[in-house]
Amino acid sequence: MALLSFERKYRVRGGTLIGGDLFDFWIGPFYVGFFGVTTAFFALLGTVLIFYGAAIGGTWNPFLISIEPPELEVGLGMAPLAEGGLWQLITMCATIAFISWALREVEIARKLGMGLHVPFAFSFAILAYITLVVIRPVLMGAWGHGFPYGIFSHLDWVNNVGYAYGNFHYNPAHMNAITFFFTTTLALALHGSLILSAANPEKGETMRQPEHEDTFFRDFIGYSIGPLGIHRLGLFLALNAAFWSAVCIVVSGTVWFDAWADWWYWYVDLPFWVDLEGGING
Ligand code: 07D
Ligand code: 07D
Ligand code: U10
Repeated sequence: MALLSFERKYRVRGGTLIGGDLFDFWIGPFYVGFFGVTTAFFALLGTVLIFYGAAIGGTWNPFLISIEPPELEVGLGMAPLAEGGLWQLITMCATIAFISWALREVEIARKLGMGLHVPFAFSFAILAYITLVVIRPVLMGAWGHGFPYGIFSHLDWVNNVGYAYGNFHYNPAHMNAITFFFTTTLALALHGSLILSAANPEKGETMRQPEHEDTFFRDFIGYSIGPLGIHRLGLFLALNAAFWSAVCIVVSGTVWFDAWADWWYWYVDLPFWVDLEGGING
């Protein structure tokens, strides 16, 4: 069915979580819904506050604009607008806008009778963000542990927090996250190239079927995960990348306070070799 006639068929009432028919309409290509209104409202308000912060911040250079969180001394209290209060309001707006965006995905999926995999996936990105600006700062007792909203300044934050724990590469959850990120791109490259090689033939050639795709990998590595399986794997890899990212940062400063390289002493201290010659006690 052509997309336009399909749209006419599915653009009907229903599937909303909240608001009934009130916001159950489209503007151009965009479905609105209650959560479209809340997304638009909080995204706009957050953006206006960033512009206000820029206006009182002394630079319009987009790379240098930065909305700083409150000083650590403020703890978990509210700060004056110009001293971190803006950051707190922007964090609230961003959190509500991201969650609204996920709920809008839920309403669209319900309208179409589809699964909730897309909002489920996006919720992992939201989890990573909330871990950085809410969960970890709350656990550590100060909003000042959140990252500043600026293009270069947030890079400085990552750098500084990384070196605060020695060499962040030794954080085992960071290792998991990075491995999942790398494996996600490997899987997407394999999948994208395999599909194009079979489904997008030269003019005059016939399109190859999923059996060809299966056989390619069976011939190549002895096993094919299958056309549905590769999508399950892709989702699994990507969600784990975000999940382990959230873990790697939430444990830094809450359950682990030293250089991450020291964490590995449990390995050096294993009873099998701790007393051997050359071992830590040997
Ligand atoms: C391609 C989808 C489109 C989205 C884009 C981002 C804004 C910000 C706001 C001026 C893949 C739109 C950007 C709305 C403008 C102001 C105040 C998604 C695609 C194009 N980062 N980060 C970037 C964010 C964190 C890190 C780029 C956001 C953590 C490193 C962009 C968040 C840590 C590097 C950006 C966030 C961290 C970047 C490209 C939120 C750990 C880079 C992003 C809300 C996760 C890279 C100059 C991209 C860069 C980069 C946005 C959080 C680390 C500005 C919105 C605190 C090391 N980050 N980031 O393509 O070039 O994402 O930086 O959590 O090297 Mg970041
Ligand atoms: C948080 C983004 C959420 C986004 C949302 C949507 C809009 C709308 C609108 C476009 C999580 C936003 C949408 C704003 C835009 C329009 C229209 C995603 C988020 C909700 N690291 N490291 C990670 C690597 C080092 C350090 C994660 C690699 C050093 C710290 C990932 C290397 C030191 C933190 C990762 C490396 C260090 C991290 C980031 C290599 C610095 C974190 C991905 C090769 C000296 C962060 C949760 C992520 C983290 C994080 C990778 C090096 C420090 C696994 C590959 C050694 C402090 N690093 N890192 O989390 O876990 O995405 O955050 O060297 O906090 Mg690291
Ligand atoms: C995939 C796939 C697949 C496909 C695919 C795709 C995955 C099976 C079939 C999809 C993939 C692609 C298209 C590839 C490219 C994608 C990426 C690289 C990912 C990154 C994407 C981007 C960078 C694009 C980002 C763009 C966005 C998010 C659009 C921006 C949208 C807006 C600004 C509007 C947002 C809409 C909202 C909020 C809801 C409705 C709202 C409106 C229409 C606007 C106005 C709102 C109202 C009128 C409501 C009232 C508002 C109020 C009350 C607030 C007002 C307040 C005031 C204070 C004034 O697997 O194969 O192929 O294609």
